[in-house]
Amino acid sequence: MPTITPVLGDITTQEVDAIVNAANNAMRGGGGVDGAIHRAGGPDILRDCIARFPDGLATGDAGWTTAGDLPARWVIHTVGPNYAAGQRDRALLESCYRRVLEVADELGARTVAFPLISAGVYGWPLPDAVAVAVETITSTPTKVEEARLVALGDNPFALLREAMPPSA
Ligand code: AR6
Repeated sequence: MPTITPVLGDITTQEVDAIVNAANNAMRGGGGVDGAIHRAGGPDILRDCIARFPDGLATGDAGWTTAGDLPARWVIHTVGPNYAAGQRDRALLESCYRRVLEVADELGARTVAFPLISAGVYGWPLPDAVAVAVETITSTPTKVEEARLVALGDNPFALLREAMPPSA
């Protein structure tokens, strides 16, 4: 089980093996953390998205690209369910975290920084988005040693700290 570390800040500055992107089905960039990752990582990320995901990516799935100029080796992109648009199946959000950890294992990534998938534009209620992140990461067999959960604001960070398993 990975150690979960809550972090307050911008995910694009995290020095880890892989940074997770909360993308959309088209996989061609967007707003929120997706926009921040593409801006900070530069055009190589989009080029790799186009080459590796000509048909985009399904909701609940994950796949990797280069991290471009980011201080990481890979970006692992995943597509969370759009709660605001009526996609409210919790299993889809759990699948994002599980698939990211599977892709991380395929790559040999041992440190991975996650944003709170679906908790922004896609409108998943924040306390439950935090609960899904912590529960799924702690219950998925993986070789990842450190999972950083990166929150951009004080409120999500406080919720993250409250949701930490007792040993963390
Ligand atoms: N570092 C860490 N967390 C961040 C950052 C950052 N730089 N920027 C935002 N967050 P969102 P979603 C937080 O909207 O809900 C995009 O347009 C944010 O506060 O980025 O899965 C995609 O292209 C929130 O807690 O992702 C899709 O179309 C969390 O990251 C759509 O938004 C996720 O917010 C995906 O929506």
